[in-house]
Amino acid sequence: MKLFVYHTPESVPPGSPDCAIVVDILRATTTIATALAAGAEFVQVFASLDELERVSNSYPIGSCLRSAERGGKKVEGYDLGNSPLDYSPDRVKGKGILLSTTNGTRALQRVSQAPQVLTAAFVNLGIITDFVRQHQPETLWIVGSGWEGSFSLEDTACAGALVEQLSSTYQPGNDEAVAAQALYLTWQDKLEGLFHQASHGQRLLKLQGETDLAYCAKVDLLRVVPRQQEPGILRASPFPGE
Ligand code: 3SL
Repeated sequence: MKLFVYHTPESVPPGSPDCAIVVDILRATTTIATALAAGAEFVQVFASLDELERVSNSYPIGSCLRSAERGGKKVEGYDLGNSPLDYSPDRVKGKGILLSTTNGTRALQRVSQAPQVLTAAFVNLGIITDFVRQHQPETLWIVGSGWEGSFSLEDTACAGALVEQLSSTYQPGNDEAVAAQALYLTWQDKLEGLFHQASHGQRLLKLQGETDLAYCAKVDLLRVVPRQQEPGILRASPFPGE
């Protein structure tokens, strides 16, 4: 079985793997895991705000929260931004989350036709590797979200953690997978330090994002598998024993 790492949605080749795992550590996939673990019914992702607005009108009033981030900031007039710390049970339990972010939601759209699509972050890393080991997809793509088409350290480090944890069953299928694993092994004990060096980490620090960086660096905090149920809609997948 083989796994391939792609640093950005733009570098994903044509075709489709058996399973795609999208990573946007700062912060979309950390937020998605947190929202679903806090009891949100689903997270529906949108690349554009216009599409989010249009679809939000089709849901019963009060059933969904509209969440949007651009340039690291909450979009004015929306219920929530993209800080995972805002997705507490009292805010999101029982609600649908309609989410649009700069890069993470684009990455999800890029692989939405794969038969199985998951999202991963450090906060739910362990259960994602458990899920993959149990389902054993033949080909696995790990897709980083990057920042507007460029590589990002934090997404590649998480991709590398998945490569490392799955190394007994999956062979690296491209050089990016080997490089991601090496990056993770160098930084595994100082992930928050890595995020402080990363360009998007620095962008968030300028926006008072220090607590978000600390939260996004936590490993195995949540036992939740965000899994696409229909294109663009993620729900917490039942997992035996959880
Ligand atoms: O790019 C994205 O999808 C976001 O996660 C960016 S931010 O961390 O909310 O700024």
